[in-house]
Amino acid sequence: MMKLYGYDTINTLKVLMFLQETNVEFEFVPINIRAGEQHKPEFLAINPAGKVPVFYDGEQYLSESNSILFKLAQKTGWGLVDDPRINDQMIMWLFYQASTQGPHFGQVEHWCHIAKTSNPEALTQHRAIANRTIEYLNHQLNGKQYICGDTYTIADIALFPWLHVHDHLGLSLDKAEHLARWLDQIRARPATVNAHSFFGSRSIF
Ligand SMILES: N[C@@H](CCC(=O)N[C@@H](CS)C(=O)NCC(=O)O)C(=O)O
Repeated sequence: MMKLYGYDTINTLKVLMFLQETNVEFEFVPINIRAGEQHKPEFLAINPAGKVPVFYDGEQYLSESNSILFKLAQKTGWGLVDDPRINDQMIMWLFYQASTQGPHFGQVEHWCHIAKTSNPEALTQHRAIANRTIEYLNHQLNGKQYICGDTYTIADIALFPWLHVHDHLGLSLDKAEHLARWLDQIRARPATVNAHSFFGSRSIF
């Protein structure tokens, strides 16, 4: 049986969204990262980085959410595009999400809601980059249904969770109509709704 080790986090949500789109059978194994379970020896044995999500595909343990999405897409054939040039674009978006959108939105979350001391300069800087990301994605989605065109791909899944919580981060989509339309469309997918149901009702993700 395939297994997803995760918690109510942005990166776990990506993998749940994929699994719900494809109806792949799996067991969800909660790792309470707020109680430090990611540092226990039994978890470090499957991911020495001490982070969720981890996916067990029946043969090996995979970490890094976007790499898990890519592996699952290759395995199932869902979430990729046939055109090799568009596929290259999709890979670009996966890297962009992991290297730019994820880290800066994560820092906004940290300085808004997690840090015990305030750091207005860091918050302003990361919010400014997050806002540029919003502008960039909005521009890219002008005239396109999804980030790679007509097909919903794993790149959309990767980009979705941080944008889903933009209000919680104090970020606005009021001037980003194309991005807001994209977000609403993905929020309404039954697989997205099912993916959220793995988290408790108090989860902000
Ligand atoms: N780049 C990794 C990031 C994973 C990550 O940062 N996971 C966080 C939750 S979203 C975590 O497990 N944090 C616990 C810790 O760092 O102790 C991915 O995309 O999977």
